[in-house]
Amino acid sequence: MVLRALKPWRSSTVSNDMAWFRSRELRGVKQEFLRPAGLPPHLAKLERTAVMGVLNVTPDSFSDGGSYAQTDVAIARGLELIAQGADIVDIGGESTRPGAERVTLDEEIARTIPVVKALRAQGIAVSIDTMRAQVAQAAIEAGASIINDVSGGKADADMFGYLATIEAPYVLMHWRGHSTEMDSMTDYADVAADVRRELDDQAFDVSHAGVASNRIVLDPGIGFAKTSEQNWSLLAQLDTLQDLGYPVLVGASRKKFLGELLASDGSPRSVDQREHATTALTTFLATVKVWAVRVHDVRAARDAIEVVQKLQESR
Ligand code: PMM
Repeated sequence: MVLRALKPWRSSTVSNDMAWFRSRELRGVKQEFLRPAGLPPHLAKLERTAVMGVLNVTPDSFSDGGSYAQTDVAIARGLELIAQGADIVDIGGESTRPGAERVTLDEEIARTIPVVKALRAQGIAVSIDTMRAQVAQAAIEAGASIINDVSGGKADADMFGYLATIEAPYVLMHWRGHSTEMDSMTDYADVAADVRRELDDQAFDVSHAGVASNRIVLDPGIGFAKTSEQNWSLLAQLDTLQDLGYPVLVGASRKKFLGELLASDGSPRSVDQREHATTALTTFLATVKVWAVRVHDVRAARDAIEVVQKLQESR
C-alpha cells in the first residue's frame, strides 16, 4: 500500500532526473553497452549485441508457425540457429500474433520442455518465451538460462514470485493485453514516454517482489498494442527507454510494420521478404548498443553486428 503511494514520486522524480542527466550523454552517442546479471559465463563476457534466434514450437506463429511444431524438427532448427551464429535460442510454445487464442498450460509445456532439454544437453543457451510462471519453472528446471515474458509479468500473478526464487535474467516486455484484444489498446499520449513509464512501473514491481534489478532486461514490445507508426516512434526514441539504465532487447524481426513500410500496390510486403529491412534495423540497434536482438535470420543479424563492431573498433 505504502509503496503504491510512493510509486508516482519515485517514477516522476528520481527517474526523470536521471533521464535528463543520461539523455544528454546519449545524444552525444555515448550509450554504454549493458547486459543483465545472471547470464551463463560465455554470454556474460560478450562485448557485442547478442543474437537471440527465434524458435516457435507452434502451429500458428506469424513467421515460422507450423515449420517447427514437431519436437525433433524443432531441435534440429535450434541446432541450425546456433550453427548460423545465434547466441541464445528463444523457445516459445504459444503464438502471440494478433488474434491468436491461448494454448493450455499442458500443451505449452509439452511443446517446449523437450526442446529446452535437448538443446541444453548440447550446451546451448536457451531462453523460454512464456507468460506462465509454471512454464518458466519447468523450463528453468530443464536447463533454460533466461525467462522471456512478453507480458512483463501482467499475464500471470505468480510470475514475479517465482522469479524471486531464481537467479536467471528476466526479459520484461511492454504489454497491455492478450493477442485477441491488443490491437484495440493503442491509445498513447506519447508512445515513447508512456511505454517507458509502464515498463518502469513493472520493473519497480518485479524488483519489489525480490528480483535484483540488475537481472532485468526491458523490451519495448514492438507490434504489441502498437500501430505501425507507434512502432517507428518507439524505435526512433529508443534512448528514452535506454535512459532508464536497464539492458534492452528488441524483437522487430519480420513484423507487420516492416511489411507495411515496404508495401507495393497497397499490399504489405510478405513475411518472407522482410529480411533486408530487419537487418537494417539490427544495424541500427547494434549501433545504439542494445543488449540483444530477437531475430529469425541469425546469420544476417550476426553479419550486421560484426560490421557495426568493426566500425566502432576502427575509430
Ligand atoms: N515478439 C514475439 C514473441 N516473443 N519476445 C520478446 N522479448 N520480444 C518480442 O518482440 C517478441 C517476443 C512475436 O514474434 P514471433 O511470432 O516472431 O515470435
